Amino acid sequence: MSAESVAAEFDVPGRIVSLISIETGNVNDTYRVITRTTFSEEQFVLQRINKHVFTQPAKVMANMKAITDHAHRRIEEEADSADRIWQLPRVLPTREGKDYVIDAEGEFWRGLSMIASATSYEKVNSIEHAQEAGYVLGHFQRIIADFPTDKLEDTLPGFHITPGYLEYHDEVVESPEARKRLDTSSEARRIEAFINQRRELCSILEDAREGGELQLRPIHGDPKITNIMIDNITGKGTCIIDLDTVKPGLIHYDFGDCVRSGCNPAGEETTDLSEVFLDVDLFAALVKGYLKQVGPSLTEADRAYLFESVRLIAFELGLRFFTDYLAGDVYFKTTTETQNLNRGRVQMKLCESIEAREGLMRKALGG
Ligand code: GN1
Ligand code: MG
Repeated sequence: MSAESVAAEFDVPGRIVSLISIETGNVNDTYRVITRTTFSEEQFVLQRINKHVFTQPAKVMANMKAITDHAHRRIEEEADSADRIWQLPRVLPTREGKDYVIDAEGEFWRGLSMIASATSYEKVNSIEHAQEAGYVLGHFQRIIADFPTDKLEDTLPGFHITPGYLEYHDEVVESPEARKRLDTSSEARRIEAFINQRRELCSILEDAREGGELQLRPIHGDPKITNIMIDNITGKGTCIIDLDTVKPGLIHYDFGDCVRSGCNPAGEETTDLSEVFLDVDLFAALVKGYLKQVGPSLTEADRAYLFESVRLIAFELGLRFFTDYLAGDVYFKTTTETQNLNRGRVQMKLCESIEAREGLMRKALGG
């Protein structure tokens, strides 16, 4: 079914004027829908959920509805004492009162309210931006912290369990297709060697969880800089978007993901590897913003693993991109043949840079 006809199924005022494709996500298809009434123009976000990635989209939507209802309540409760007007997109009902549309081909679509006068950026652009990213992530983690984890479905089993990605890599690498790619690309062989040198690193967070040092809490799962919206007027963070991956997890996955995306000024799509590094000043600012929100709720053990989470999540994403390249680009959307290889190289370069700055980063974290 066309996106236009699906858009008309949502209970929004006015008639549809146009749909504009938003190309930034690596997984779902996203459109900005513009509608007009006799006296106003409205907009909302329409998304087709990627069923190859999220095999149970109804569970994704149940989590999203539950967590946004909870977060909206918490935002309202704190509104009078808040330093800004916090926002969070709302799941829009369909004309039949449902939370999503299933089209004739069995595809799942959702409508989300549009956060206006705010922008999400592909790359970090200032110290303040990094600080706001940390602050927004911390705010979100804080307001969902009291949501019971047993009421959240695991929508993506294995997500951010690094040893599982390594196992998958080890399977993929044996395929003839992967062998061919490795044989013909010295860059691919270099990444393969980089991965093999860091195998023991993969289980550090899972070991800490299994050993009882770290606990599962509700997390966002995908708080990259592009999912953090900055108010066009004040320059302050206003909300976090893309709640597909909210689930019980370690807050470290979130922290690591926010840092790896928010402290690399080159962004994750650059093809100039010499530009990729972990900027310690951006890191210190992001940490400051994050800790302002969640500092009091972190245990000693939580803090002790923050550095490792940054290193691990950059490595993990590099591993995921690279494995997808070897597997023939079956997971992340791509527009060129070597895009996933390049994305993998960027994250591994970042990982190397994180390793080189360990001392400075630990200092910024408070020792
Ligand atoms: C994917 O959907 P999107 O673009 O927000 C991926 C994340 C990666 C990210 C890297 C469900 O996120 O884990 O960190 O790409 N999401 C999923 O850009 O795999
Ligand atoms: Mg996402």
